[in-house]
Amino acid sequence: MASTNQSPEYQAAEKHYLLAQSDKERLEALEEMIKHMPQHKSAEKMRANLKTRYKKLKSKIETQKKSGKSTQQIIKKQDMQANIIGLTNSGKSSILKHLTNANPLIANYQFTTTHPQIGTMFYQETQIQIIDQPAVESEYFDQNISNTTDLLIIIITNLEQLPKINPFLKKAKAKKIIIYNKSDLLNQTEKRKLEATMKSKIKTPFIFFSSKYPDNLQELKELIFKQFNIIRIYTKEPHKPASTKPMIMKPPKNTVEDAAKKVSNQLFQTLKETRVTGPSAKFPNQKVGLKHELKDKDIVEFHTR
Ligand SMILES: Nc1nc2c(ncn2[C@@H]2O[C@H](COP(=O)(O)OP(=O)(O)OP(=O)(O)O)[C@@H](O)[C@H]2O)c(=O)[nH]1
Ligand SMILES: [Mg+2]
Repeated sequence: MASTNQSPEYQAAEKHYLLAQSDKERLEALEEMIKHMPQHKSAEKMRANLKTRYKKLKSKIETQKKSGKSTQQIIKKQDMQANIIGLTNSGKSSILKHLTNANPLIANYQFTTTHPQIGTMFYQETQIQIIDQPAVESEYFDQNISNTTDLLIIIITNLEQLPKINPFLKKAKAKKIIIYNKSDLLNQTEKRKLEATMKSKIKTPFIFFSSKYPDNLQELKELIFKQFNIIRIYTKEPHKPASTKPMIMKPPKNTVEDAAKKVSNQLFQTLKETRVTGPSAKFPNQKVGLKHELKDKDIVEFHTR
């Protein structure tokens, strides 16, 4: 469909269409494409073609709705999950891209993201699942995700955005951090003033960031990781090396019993003896009971019957 001269809006909509991950998104993109179609006569056939496609897709979606099939994607929540939220165009997807292996669509028009984008942030042998949500004011913003997530990463580009975001977070229980994005557009004086205001008025941890010049990306990752307050446990079978990937435990559920159950119920049922080496042990290979509290970076050796 490259023959007619298309406007940037049309091209953007077409890109959206091609990258869409659901029929609902595809339908929206088609709608946009039709809206921005060239009006001249030579494009008539193309217009008709798009309209036919639109009608077909719309009736397909309606049939699915009637039969009760959900078009919503199901996200399996990982041990550590964070949710990026904010107003449209604040740079949520740009930040997801820096933090994780995801490759979301980023663009300077509004409501680019119409579908939760999922990525994994790797940090010190752990993995944090990060979900970039459609903007809070978008009809696709999913409060279920923000209400159940472990950490809310709130993206703003000015302070007036906070009261606009807060109403969407009434039922959210998660910890929060604020990223002041696009800080490359601020000068030092502005930054200093903002920092003072944030510190005195808003108690949430916050950080300046620029997706354009992400110099403090490591610092941002550390700030995110720290919020989870998790401990890393390396499990071990007798006469074998310890696991290289830690098991994630969340205090107060950090006893030996919790750890064994987390590996498997079967292990817990057959557990005979547990030995710990590391920060929670008085000496290497200490024999401990089920109620022993583990600490970050402990190596736990389970002996079964
Ligand atoms: N100057 C500057 N521009 C940025 C920065 N971060 C993002 N942008 C630009 O801002 C625009 C929006 O970025 P996105 O990441 O798509 O924003 P979003 O919040 O995901 O937007 P929606 O999904 O549409 O709600 C793009 O043109 C980005 O290139 C930044 O730190 N500095
Ligand atoms: Mg986006």
